[in-house]
Amino acid sequence: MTLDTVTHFIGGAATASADGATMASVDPTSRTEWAVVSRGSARDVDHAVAAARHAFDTGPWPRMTPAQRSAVLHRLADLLLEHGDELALLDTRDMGRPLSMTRNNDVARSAANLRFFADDALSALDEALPGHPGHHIYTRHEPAGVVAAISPWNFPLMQATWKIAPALAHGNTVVLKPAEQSPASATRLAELAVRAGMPAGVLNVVHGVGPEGAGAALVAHPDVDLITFTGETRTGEAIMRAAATGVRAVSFELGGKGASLIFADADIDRAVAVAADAAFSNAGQICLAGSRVFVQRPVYEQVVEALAKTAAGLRLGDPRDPSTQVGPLSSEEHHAKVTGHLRRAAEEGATLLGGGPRDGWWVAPTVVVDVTADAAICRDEVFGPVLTVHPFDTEEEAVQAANATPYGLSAMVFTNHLARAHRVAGLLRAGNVWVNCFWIRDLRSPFGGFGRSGIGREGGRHSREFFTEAKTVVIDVT
Ligand code: TXE
Repeated sequence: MTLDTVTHFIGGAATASADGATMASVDPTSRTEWAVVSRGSARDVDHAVAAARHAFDTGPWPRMTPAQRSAVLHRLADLLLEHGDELALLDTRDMGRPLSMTRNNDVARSAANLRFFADDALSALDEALPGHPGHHIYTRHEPAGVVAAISPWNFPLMQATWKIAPALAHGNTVVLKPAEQSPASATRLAELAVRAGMPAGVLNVVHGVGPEGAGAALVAHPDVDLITFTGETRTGEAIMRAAATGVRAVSFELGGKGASLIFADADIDRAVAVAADAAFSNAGQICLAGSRVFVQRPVYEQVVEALAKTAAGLRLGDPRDPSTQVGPLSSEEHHAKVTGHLRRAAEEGATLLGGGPRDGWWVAPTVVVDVTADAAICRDEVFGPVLTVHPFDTEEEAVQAANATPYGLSAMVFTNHLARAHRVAGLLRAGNVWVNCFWIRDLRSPFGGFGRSGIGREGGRHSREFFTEAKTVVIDVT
């Protein structure tokens, strides 16, 4: 079988590694290599950053009007939709997410990311600061420079566009380093950007591994001005250390250990359906996942039983089959991490209701009970289709338990009590709180986490603050 080829994309052209190095992308469904991918080194990163620098310093992109950039980004969104089948299949082959989701959700959402920031940049305002008769004082927000965007594998195209759209809309140039597990759609995205009219060097893609590879070389590069990263908290710490040299700004979306709080007054059927979705969709490989479920004691048994039944009813299968709800985990290494957590939990006395490993890299949705909050499965981000369930008595106890984690990205509250909904939403230490729902997003809202779930916020004007340099101009008008 011939393998596909995925190269870097630098200065407007498909580019192999300077030293010819490659790596493989493995299809988690067949567990076989499907693509040969250029494996970047510091030399390739130098090349890509130089292209981005050149495009920033000399090119038209930062000096184009927001309307001109917006037109290009809208054309790119059109092209993503036109090539939706192909892009969706690339992500599914790389990391196993069901094609029904990559096709129907991720491509549309990626196009929406581009369109949203293209439009948002058009409506951005600056300030005039009156009150100084002899001086006219105003602010400007200018493109910041070369952005390093490091993205993870869980929603490859969606995560990449979430990062590049605001960076580009605000006039920056970008070097994108996709996760090594899911490189293919990023190169295609950069090719389509050139077709949409984006000048060469504005969007570059370098592939490679993180530590001691293209990722580390990129964040250490002195010509990178800003770093936006989504991934593991420990990686964020390493990137922050690298960013300290040269005092570069960072925006991080890191791990999570989300909580779903189900109160006895909730619509229980709905709470179970949403909490299960929050834990199991994308095989739990979501930073926002509600992996800990806290249930008020009067409905605890009922909820545990319903969650186990819902978990058992989810269809595992080939992610290309439209009826599949749970695909394989993204890689062998990740499968080992998730199954290791389940094994350890069982050894420590937890009860696993259904689920567990299946042939290949699948893990069936698993409900874990009889587990204390200090067990590893409750503390660590498992990032698999696994949730733990814990009873509580009072609202205060539930909030305390939900907040007892260094992470703070997401929380879901299920209640029909209006005052409680608002009260608990205010008490939860998380950047995103959903009440009786999950996943609903408005791209104007700040997205990010408390504590070790990240630093900074992206979305709407928050992205503008990050991806631009603010300047104050004072003019003597006497
Ligand atoms: O993450 P990494 P991994 C969590 C999840 C998962 C765990 C590990 O718990 O099991 O992290 O996943 C690049 N300098 N999340 O190993 O290593 C890397 O090449 C520069 C949460 O995939 O953080 C890839 O492009 N770059 C999550 C990206 O960082 C480096 C999404 C993410 O890889 C680097 C994914 C370095 N030193 C995993 N080291 C979320 N928050 O959504 C790695 N990279």
